[in-house]
Amino acid sequence: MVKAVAVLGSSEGVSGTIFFTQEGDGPTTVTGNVSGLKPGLHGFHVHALGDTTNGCMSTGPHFNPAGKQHGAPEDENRHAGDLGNIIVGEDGKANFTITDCQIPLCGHESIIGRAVVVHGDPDDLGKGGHELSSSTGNAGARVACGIIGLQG
Ligand SMILES: [Cu+2]
Ligand SMILES: [Zn+2]
Repeated sequence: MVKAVAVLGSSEGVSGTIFFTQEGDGPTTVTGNVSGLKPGLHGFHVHALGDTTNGCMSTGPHFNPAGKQHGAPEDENRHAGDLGNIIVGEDGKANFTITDCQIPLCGHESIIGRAVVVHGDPDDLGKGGHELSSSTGNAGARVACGIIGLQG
């Protein structure tokens, strides 16, 4: 069992912790709790770079080792980092579990040392018809992010 964690940082009052586990070559399970967000859907992705020197802007584009377009987690044509949306309740909090096969914690496409990002707006999953739909899902500002590191 490989375990990883990302502690979210934010200049907008958002906080949270995201845990990752993977057993062998199996899917990765992502378990998170986030607070301080507006209610509704918020885009949630793995971005390519573990760099927060200029806040979440430094984390680069969506992790995309296969050179595909932005999509929904269940789509064939998606970035590996496309984890869809998290759902925030009226209390501003989200508790969620995501299972995904494209974000391994080991091997040459590992997400260790990359970043997880929470956006201010919903991810349209590539289907919104906006010029940004096929690259970012038009998910708006990067309101919180954290670098994914191995956990003992
Ligand atoms: Cu993102
Ligand atoms: Zn994407």
